[in-house]
Amino acid sequence: MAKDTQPAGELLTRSEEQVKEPEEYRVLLLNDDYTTMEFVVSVLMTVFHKSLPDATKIMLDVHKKGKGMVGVFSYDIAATKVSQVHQLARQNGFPLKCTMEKA
Ligand code: TYC
Repeated sequence: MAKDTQPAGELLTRSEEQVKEPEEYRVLLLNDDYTTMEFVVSVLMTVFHKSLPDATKIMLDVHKKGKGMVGVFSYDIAATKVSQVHQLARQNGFPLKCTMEKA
């Protein structure tokens, strides 16, 4: 039923199709041969608020496997974090790459 034809006094309900869950995005970190392990750990701690043990674990996982997931966020938060990682990496002369994909 169209919204503007809803009878007065009736509870406004939406069909399942109309209710959009907020879309989530995985943020991934990519390995490279030039970014230092220390820098990756510091990025994970500052941008993603990881503890030192968690940041170290994620960094080593990415180092070994080529890429790895850092977290799942709304589109805007994910895009901001990707951009923060790239900005920090550029400022420090590292080619570190970070991407996002629909979860
Ligand atoms: N492979 C890098 C090195 O040996 C470390 C590294 C880990 C770089 C994770 C990027 O996303 C990365 N110095």
